[in-house]
Amino acid sequence: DTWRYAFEEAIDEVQGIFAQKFKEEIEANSDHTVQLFPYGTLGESADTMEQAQAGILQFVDQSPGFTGSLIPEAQVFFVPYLLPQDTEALGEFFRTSKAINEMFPELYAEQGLELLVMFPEGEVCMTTQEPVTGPPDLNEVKFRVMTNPLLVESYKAFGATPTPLPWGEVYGALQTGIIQGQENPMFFIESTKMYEVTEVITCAGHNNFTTAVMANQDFYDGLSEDEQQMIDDAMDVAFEHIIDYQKGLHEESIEKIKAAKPEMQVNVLTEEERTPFIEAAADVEATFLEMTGESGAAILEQMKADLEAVTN
Ligand code: 6CS
Repeated sequence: DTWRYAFEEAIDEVQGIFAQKFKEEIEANSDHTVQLFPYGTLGESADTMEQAQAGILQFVDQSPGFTGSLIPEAQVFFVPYLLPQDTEALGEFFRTSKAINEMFPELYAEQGLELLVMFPEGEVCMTTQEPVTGPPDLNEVKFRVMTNPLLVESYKAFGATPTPLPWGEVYGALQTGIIQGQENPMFFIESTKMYEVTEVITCAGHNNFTTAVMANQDFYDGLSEDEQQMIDDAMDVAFEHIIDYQKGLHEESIEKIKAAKPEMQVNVLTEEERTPFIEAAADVEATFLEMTGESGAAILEQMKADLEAVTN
C-alpha cells in the first residue's frame, strides 16, 4: 500500500532530501510505496500536523518551531545557546540523547504521534533590513518567528518585536514591510530567496534549527514488529545521509547568496557582540521552566547532561 509523508520544505531542501532517502529505503526493502508531499501541497505546517494526527497522513515532518504550541516541552529547542554549533557534536547529540530518544517520544505519544527521529538543519541566522550588532539594533524591528510562544519570548529578550507567522506569509510580509526581519538556516535563506527582501544576514550562534519526523501512532502500532524495525532502520539511514549532506552547506549557501546579490551583508557576531544575547538567554530559560513545570525541567536537565556527554 501507499504511505503518505508530508514535510515543511521543498523536495530539494533538507527535509525533502531526508524524505527522499527514507522513501528510497522503504521502497527498496518492502512492497510499500511512499508518496511525498512537499510544503504547500497540503497547506501549512499546522494543517499537515492535523492530517497526521487524524491518520490521513502516515508520516509528517514538523519542526518544534510549530510543535511547541502542541507539546510545550518541545520549545526547549528555543532556549538560546543551548545547542552547540559544532556539527559533529550536534549529530552525536541527536544520535545518543536520552531526552530526544526516550523522553520526547512519550510526550509525542500523548498527542497520538510516534516520534521517529529528530535531526539538525543548520545554524539559524537572522535576516534584517539594517545591520544588527546587539539587542538595541532590534529595537522596533518586527521580527517574524515560527508560531511558538518561547520563540516569541526569545526575540522579546533580544530586544525585537516578535511576530509569529506561518511560513507562507513571510516573503510577502518582508516585501511589504509588515515585518523587517526573520531567522532561518542559511540553506533556507538561500533557497527561499529571503535575501531578495532583506539586506543583512547576522549570525549570532544562538540556535541550530531542529526538526522532527513522526508517524501517526495508530498506524505505527498496527504494523508488524518487522515493519516497525524497517521504518526505524530507514530513519537511521536517512539521518546519517542528511548529516553528511549538510557538510559545507552553510558556506555554499553564503556563496550562492553573494553570487545572486553581491551587496548582501553577511556578518558573524564577535564573542563580545554575542554577550548580551547570551545573557538574555537566561531569562528565556527561566520562562521555559515557568511554562512547562516539572516535565520541562526534567527534559532540560537531561538535555544538558546529554550535551555535556558529547561536547567534552
Ligand atoms: O521558518 C519556517 O517556518 C521554516 N523553516 C525551515 C528551515 N523549515 C520549515 C519551516 O516551515
